[in-house]
Amino acid sequence: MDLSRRLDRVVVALAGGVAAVAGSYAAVGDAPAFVATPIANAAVTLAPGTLVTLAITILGDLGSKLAYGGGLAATAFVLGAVAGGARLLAERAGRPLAGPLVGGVAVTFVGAALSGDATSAVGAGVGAALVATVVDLGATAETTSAARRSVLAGVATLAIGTFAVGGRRAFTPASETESVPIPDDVAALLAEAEEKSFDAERLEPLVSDNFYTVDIASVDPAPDRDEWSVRIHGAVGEETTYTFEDIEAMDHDHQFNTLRCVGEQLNGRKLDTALWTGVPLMDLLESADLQGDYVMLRAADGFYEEFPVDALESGFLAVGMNGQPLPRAHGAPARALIPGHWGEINVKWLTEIEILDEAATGYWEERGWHGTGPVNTVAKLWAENHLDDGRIEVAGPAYAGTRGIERVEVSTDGGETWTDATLSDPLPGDDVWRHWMYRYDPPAGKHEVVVRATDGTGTLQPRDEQEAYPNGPSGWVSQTVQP
Ligand SMILES: Nc1nc2c(c(=O)[nH]1)N[C@H]1C(S)=C(S)[C@@H](COP(=O)(O)O)O[C@H]1N2
Ligand SMILES: [Mo]
Repeated sequence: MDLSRRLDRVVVALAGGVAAVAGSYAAVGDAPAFVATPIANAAVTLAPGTLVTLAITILGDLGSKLAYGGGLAATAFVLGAVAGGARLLAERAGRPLAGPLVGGVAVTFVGAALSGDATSAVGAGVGAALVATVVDLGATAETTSAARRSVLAGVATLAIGTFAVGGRRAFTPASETESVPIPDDVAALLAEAEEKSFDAERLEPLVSDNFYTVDIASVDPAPDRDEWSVRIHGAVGEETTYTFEDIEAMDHDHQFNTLRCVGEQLNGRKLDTALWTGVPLMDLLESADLQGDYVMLRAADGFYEEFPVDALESGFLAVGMNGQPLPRAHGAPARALIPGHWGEINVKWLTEIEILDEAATGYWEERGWHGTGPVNTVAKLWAENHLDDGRIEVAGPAYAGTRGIERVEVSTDGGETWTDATLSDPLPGDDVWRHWMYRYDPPAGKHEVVVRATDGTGTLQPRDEQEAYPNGPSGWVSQTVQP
């Protein structure tokens, strides 16, 4: 077989792989059953810890998008190879016309093995078979040039892909969870937060309008509420399992909590606050009779984190966020909130609470992080506004977990002299950030603004600057300001 013929086979096979991925997407969308999900998620699970760390700290969400892209490509390769191989077998057996069908069936089987979902697998098989059929109909094997077959394959894939993805998008509702009317007590708390927020350009309100996400899942789990449960087991007197219905039947509270990722930049934006609705974890654990000193929380995306059991005492199981059902990206249907601790132990898509006799190691701790303890104190400088009256306004959030924020000071001369910033009135709750703000007449020329916080125990945050890895970022945020 000459080279162009071989190249043509590869192109047609790859086109089949891409169409298979598109077909699966058309069938199930951006779901765990999507055929590329397992490879994309495996990429993150199997990647060396330093690489994942790097991706999360430097690229943020882009890291998991890259993994997602890699997963898509790898899946298209695998399914393309299957389609191409099946076609070759059909030709060798003297049945070239059966190629598309045999290819489609083979892709369906491998797709089923990958995704564990029949609809998704059939979508993939149909996609692959369609491309092969178009190529066969448009170009009979002997009379048409290899190049023409490649072009046909490319065009067919593009058309199928566009239809599949476009169609899926058109039929998928914009929001995955139906929005519900906000109850009066929640509305009142949200209004209180709005009222207490400082009004400065580029400063997020006290209830974040764009809550960050960090997780190891390239495709978020989407557990069905009716099938979801959380199992409490291990060193317990009595093992228990709660369904979503059980949780719904319990008394619900609303509480403000701030989350901060241990892997963020010192002045980064992986720090946000929401009003959460749910039940105290102790309401679930009371009857279990806990007998160990440690706990491992496990989740539907394969994530797991361990920490001392004491921290569960103030823990919360959140099923709602800002008056709405918990969004998928934030762990629907239920996530843990562990006040005052780094974000990572606030496990999303929670499935298991395992009580342990002995300490164990969580996902990030296996990769060298120390992110299961209380957060570091920080004051961030997010807003620098040049006011009409010539003054400069600097503002940001300050957060010290359950220690609370007592004071924020600002220096406009690189740390020589300090003045107290104004603080927003505290929100109700034990684990919330505050806004700080300071307005001043600028000196002539460039100057260095530095900001530092004192927590509720009277401790000034350390000046010493440390990068995120492994203990979380610390130090005083400073920014050069040009009047
Ligand atoms: N199941 C699961 N839970 C998880 C994670 C994860 O990867 N999987 N990431 C943790 C990390 S590192 C952080 S900082 C917080 C972020 O919560 P958010 O995405 O709701 O902001 O979730 C935590 N819970
Ligand atoms: Mo995190």
